[in-house]
Amino acid sequence: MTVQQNAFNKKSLVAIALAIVLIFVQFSYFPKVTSAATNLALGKAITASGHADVYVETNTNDGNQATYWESTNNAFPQWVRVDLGTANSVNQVVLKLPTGWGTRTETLSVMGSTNDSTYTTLAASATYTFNSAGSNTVTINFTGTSVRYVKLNVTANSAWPAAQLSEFEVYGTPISAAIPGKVEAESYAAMSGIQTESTSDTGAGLNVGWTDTGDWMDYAVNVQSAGTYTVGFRVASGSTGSQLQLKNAAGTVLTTVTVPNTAGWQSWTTVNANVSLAAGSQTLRVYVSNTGFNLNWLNFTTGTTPTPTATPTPTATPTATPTPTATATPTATPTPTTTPTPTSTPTPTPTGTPPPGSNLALNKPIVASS
Ligand SMILES: [Ca+2]
Ligand SMILES: [Ca+2]
Ligand SMILES: [Ca+2]
Repeated sequence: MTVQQNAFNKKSLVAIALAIVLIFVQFSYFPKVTSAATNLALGKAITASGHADVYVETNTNDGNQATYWESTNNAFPQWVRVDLGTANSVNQVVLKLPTGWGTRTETLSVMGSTNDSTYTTLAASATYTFNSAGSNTVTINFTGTSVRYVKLNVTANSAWPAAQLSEFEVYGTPISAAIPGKVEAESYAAMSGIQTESTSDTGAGLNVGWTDTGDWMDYAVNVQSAGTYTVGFRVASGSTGSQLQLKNAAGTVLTTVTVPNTAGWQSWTTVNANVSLAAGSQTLRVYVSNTGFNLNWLNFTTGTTPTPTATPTPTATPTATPTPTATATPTATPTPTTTPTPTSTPTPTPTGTPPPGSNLALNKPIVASS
């Protein structure tokens, strides 16, 4: 009895352990849900046909279901359009109204474009119901299409004579930017804490701003081949000490770049760094490691460039000992030429009596015939 019970207990324990192992193995094969859906429209440039009062269109992609856009009243059709910054394979939009609002329907179509001039219909016009049972949320699925601009054309609202939306979310698969190549800062696949604005830099378009420490942008890229690349960060900053990092999907810091104070938020410069990248499709993150800069684009080129940051500490130039100013040599006062003292004619010594045997004619007056 006791032996049987023990045997049973052991078998049960083994079975439970196996079940636990199987459960963990199962879970490990499922993709992580958290990384599956990224709202591609969040914080992107958004435009509308018009708005009423303070209910601006930027309220539709601020990530807050409580803030909403209301179009110009009594003027259907009305539209709102988001620029994803780059082409993405889009297959779903999610529309929201504030959670406390009463039931209503809105009639709308979803359009897509690569150039903002020619639009194709992604989802034909239909009437959708927003109600509390559905958390005032409507999901519209359609065939994945590569588009940069997504537009909603609203033609009716059962509760108000205007289009109303608190969130306009766009989902799909970001199309990877090729490396080597240029990645526009505003073409992020996901972000935290930043906003976009029109840039006055060469080439116009948008730049990313409102960068606070801890904010980030993720970019879907496809690296042609593994190796070292030069990445040029197009930056502008009105503050000193700003810093960014480029990280890979594992969170490894590939480079840390100090952004110079360019003395203006639209005074642009390019700061280069060298990064080593693995080949293939991957996510690169620009992380704001110290607040205060705008970013227009990142340009990846093959090979390295001399790192400009490694400015050699200048060896203190020895202060040159000042060469003493040569005191002007005084002009020599010319020594007056002394008038030569005329050699005095020797006074002939009067001859005494010459000693005997000497020449008696010596020095005596002498006269000749000629
Ligand atoms: Ca909102
Ligand atoms: Ca921010
Ligand atoms: Ca840009």
